[in-house]
Amino acid sequence: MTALDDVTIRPSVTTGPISGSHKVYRDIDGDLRVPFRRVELTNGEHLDLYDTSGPYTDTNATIDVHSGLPGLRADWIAAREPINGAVTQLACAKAGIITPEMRFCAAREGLDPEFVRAEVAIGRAVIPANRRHPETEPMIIGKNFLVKINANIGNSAVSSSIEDEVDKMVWATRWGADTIMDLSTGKRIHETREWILRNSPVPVGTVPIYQALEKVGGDPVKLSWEVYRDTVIEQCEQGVDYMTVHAGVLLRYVPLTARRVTGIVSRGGSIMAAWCLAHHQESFLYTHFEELCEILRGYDVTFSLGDGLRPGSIADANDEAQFAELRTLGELTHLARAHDVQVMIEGPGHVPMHKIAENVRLEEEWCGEAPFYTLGPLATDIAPGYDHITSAIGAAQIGWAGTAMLCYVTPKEHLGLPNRDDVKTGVITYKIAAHAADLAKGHPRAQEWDDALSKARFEFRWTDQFNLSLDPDTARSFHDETLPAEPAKTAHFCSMCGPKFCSMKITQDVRRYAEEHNLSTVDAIEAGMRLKAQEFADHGNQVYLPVVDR
Ligand code: IRN
Ligand code: FE2
Repeated sequence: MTALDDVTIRPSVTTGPISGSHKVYRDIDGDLRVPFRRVELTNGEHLDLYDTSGPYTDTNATIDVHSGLPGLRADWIAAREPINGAVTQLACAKAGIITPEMRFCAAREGLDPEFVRAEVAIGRAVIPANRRHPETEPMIIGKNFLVKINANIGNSAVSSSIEDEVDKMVWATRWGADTIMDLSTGKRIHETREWILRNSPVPVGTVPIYQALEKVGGDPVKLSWEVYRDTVIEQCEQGVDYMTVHAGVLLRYVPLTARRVTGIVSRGGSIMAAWCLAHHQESFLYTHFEELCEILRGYDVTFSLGDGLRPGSIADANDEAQFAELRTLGELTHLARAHDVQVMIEGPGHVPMHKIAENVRLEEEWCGEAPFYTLGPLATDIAPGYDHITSAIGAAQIGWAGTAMLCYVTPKEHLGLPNRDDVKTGVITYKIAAHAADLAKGHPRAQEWDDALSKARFEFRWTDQFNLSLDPDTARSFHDETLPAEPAKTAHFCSMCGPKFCSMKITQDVRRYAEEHNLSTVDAIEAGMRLKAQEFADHGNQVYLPVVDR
């Protein structure tokens, strides 16, 4: 019996279009159907947006979570010829082959497929797509593409169920998560992952050391290369697309964390540090790294080299331990690439704004520009309960500096397991950070979204303004709190400034005055100013006029 045959599990997931938009599929080269979220505007125009939500947002979506999503990539995977024994996107790219996955990514981003191939070939971008996860819609992570975001889900020993986690996966991708990571550490880890994988339209990442630790009863000292290897193979077989491997936590780096304010905050990092100290041996992740490469290569699983020594506080940012590990990750990047295995590099954590740029600079230099994938970073430590915001500040900046994927942080960070609402808040917050970075980096298609929304706002097309927003439901409900009536959807004001003080309305009045008097806007302003100046002179050039009884 496979996990999905368990009929006692009945996830209820959200389906149907996001309000105010509908799914369209663009036909590419006659063999690809590339999804977009289309927003139809009231002025007859439309805007197509990047869409991560999979078939769940199709109009009249019929989803049976017990049979999983269709295997979109199955035929491509079956047809792929190995190159020097490798079937990875990297091997293909190096050999000059443009795969269907590359064409799919190119179409999503509005870029040239050859550009996608070239970026993958030099390792500056990755396409995480395990051959055993045909359900995934291909996406690309790299500094020259749209900045991506990841949402972490997964149960813990004290909280959540399979149903909840499948629901969170669908919910996170609905709002824009480009990948999700299943970080389950509680019960039924294998089954939870199976349910998520078979139903996920986006790449799924994991941290295999978590499950390996469960297998040895939670005692890091009992871990071994063999248990770890078998866990990795089990997860590769299931279809995990990328794996966090904390292979840079070396025995000799552990003492470097001794005087830190917050020591080692990475779960995987602390597990490996405990193992190294207990055995007084070098990490088996490091000593067996090439065997690991061979395993991942067989499935085209992408490495996400973990930052087990990332700073967990502002005080520890950019310290010796962090950068020692980063150098080792650079060394491992080159090894993995030699095996035709794709690599990303995980980054911090907690970093004040003035220390952010250095992180990207060193990562690019030491890790051969492998896509950087950072956890925020939080730009300050003082706001538990608001760490989606403290971290989005850092995330926007590090994204601008060249980070390719941002791992979201929810309001529950440091406090508890995020629920469904926290997941949405985290995703929307990170979409904002990622898009702000896209604009600053000048991604060719980024600004058209802002322009469409700004125009709608300026022209008081309220419905279009809601529908174009990242979260149409919230935008609409905030507006309707004070002006719920239907005519307010075309009114030239909102309740913030009221009818008399809307700057946009005043600007429009100026423009109308100009048109009516056959003047350019500049002329109209000048004419208006002259009139006012005259009035001022007529009153004797006095700033303060005498009080007159009325
Ligand atoms: C991302 C960047 N740095 C860390 N991350 C994420 O943190 C990583 O992808 C995974 O989701 C989680 C791993 O946490 P630990 O085990 O390093 O604490
Ligand atoms: Fe933290």
